[in-house]
Amino acid sequence: MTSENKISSTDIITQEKVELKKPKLYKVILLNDDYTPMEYVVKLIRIVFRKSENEAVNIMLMVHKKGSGICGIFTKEVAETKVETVLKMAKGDQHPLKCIMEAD
Ligand code: TYC
Repeated sequence: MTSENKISSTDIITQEKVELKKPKLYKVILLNDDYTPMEYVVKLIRIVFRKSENEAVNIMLMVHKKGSGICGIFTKEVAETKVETVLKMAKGDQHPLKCIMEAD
């Protein structure tokens, strides 16, 4: 910079971009169906969402009774991966379990 703190035409101005915005969050939601065994849903919730047996049973029962239930809230990429993992696992085990994500 030149004297008197003025910017001259030859000065190179750099601005560090600091991440100020909070990342958008997404709920990962399990949907009910009439075929997937309760025990299987509990096991899947424990594995994919790292929940305790009690938490997993509560989420499963919420889905079973109300039609849907939140398994967790994540950043976009993590939520996408969770949904993919659930669908892949359920499909592999031949259950029709469905999972979606929704802006929080
Ligand atoms: N409704 C299923 C049954 O009665 C259990 C179930 C719970 C299925 C949660 C899917 O996301 C689900 N066996």
